[in-house]
Amino acid sequence: MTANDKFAGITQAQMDAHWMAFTGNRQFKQDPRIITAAKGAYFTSADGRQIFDGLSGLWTCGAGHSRDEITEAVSQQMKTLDYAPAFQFSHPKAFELAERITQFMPAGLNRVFYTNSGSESAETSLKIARAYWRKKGMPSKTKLIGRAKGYHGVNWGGISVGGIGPNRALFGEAVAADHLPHTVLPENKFIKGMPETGAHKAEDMLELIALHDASNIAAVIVEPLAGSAGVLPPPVGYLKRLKEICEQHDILLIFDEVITGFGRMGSNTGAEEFGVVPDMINVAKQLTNGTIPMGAVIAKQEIYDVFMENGGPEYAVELPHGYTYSAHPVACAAALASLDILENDKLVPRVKSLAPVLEESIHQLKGLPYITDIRNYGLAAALTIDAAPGEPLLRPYQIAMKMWEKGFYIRYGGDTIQLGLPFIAEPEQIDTLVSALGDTIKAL
Ligand code: PXG
Ligand code: PLP
Repeated sequence: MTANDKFAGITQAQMDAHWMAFTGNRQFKQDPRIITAAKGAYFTSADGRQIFDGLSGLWTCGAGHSRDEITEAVSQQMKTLDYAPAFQFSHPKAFELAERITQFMPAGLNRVFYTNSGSESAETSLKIARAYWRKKGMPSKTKLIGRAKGYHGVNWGGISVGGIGPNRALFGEAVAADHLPHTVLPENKFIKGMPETGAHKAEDMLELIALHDASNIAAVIVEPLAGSAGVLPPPVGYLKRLKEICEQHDILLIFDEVITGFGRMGSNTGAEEFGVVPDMINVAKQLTNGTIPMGAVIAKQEIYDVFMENGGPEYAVELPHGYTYSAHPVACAAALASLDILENDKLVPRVKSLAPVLEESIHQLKGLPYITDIRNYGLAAALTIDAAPGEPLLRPYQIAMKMWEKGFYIRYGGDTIQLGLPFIAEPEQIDTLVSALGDTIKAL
């Protein structure tokens, strides 16, 4: 293999064997984008270039890549305890990490159930919600409410409450669910941060309650800021109103914080940043700085207590749910080291101080061709790109490919371009990225 080999020595048979996730496999395999190393805010591509990581991996690696502290912790853990069974037995770091995670959560959310991904966190939280009502003697409360444009991973529960059409269309009937409308309003185009109008969209929850009756609804799940659909900050007052309605009607509120958890918004959670405490919070991604798969659902103590109080004999399993790799010791070690870095390097306040830099920079793109909206919050931002005639997905793809050629990795999905800057980014790196993006769009 040579340093300038785009294929990184991958043979045709190897290339054929891998059915890639959420990828245009046919195009990729003709013109692959292979990454061979990463350090700090940069990837190394197979053809030997330094590529700025404008999405922190997939919203995962805010503290930067290949952090020595995490490498060391994972390596030590592997040597000491490579695996411990997750069912009926455990290991010290599982408990140490659980308490550590609760320190990042709003007061009252203090019971941690481990998963291995954001998708598994979605399934887990939705199952806990249904089981909770059954344990409380209200078994008819099963309906799950999501929101248009929501993303809760790719498993059955998650796609049922999810609101991104193409992620559901192929797969047929799943779990009984209904959806709130999204919060994107035409008058809120090019708004910096949270839109002032749109809180009334939470009132639609009352219509869903009138339709299904609260006695049949288990939970509402929303991302405090919708990430995958293209960085949609909540309108001022929206989450608060949604929470009020849920509380009044005995419906659990779940925040899916797989992207917003652990710093991206400039606070430990979106719940803290937006001042609304749900009944459960789902996390993944930044928990281990992307190094080892791990997620978690953090529940209010009252939810946990209902399972304990109605659990049957003391030796009985209170919640028949869990994964072979729940609380994996190596993932726990990676998470403990990652949370230490967040705290020691003061990365969450750093996000808060960098957020205005990104905001200023990205909104300067207003007025360029094809850009029909710009949104931002914390270290997340997105552009909406006007569809090319008959090919709604083409332009974002072209923009992202051109950016990769220029040495920048960014995300494209649907009609959006998304940025999720590393928490360690420097202001000049943000400006350089955004300016390259502007030039690319001008030249389209
Ligand atoms: N919930 C939310 C809110 C997410 O953002 C998941 C669940 C699923 O997590 P897993 O770990 O199962 O992928 C996610 C994941 C993007 C992008 O570019 C977003 C995600 C994943 C990949 C790309 O917006 N979000
Ligand atoms: N399928 C089979 C046949 C299994 O035995 C198991 C776990 O034991 C699973 C699926 C679930 O795997 P996981 O616990 O890793 O989600």
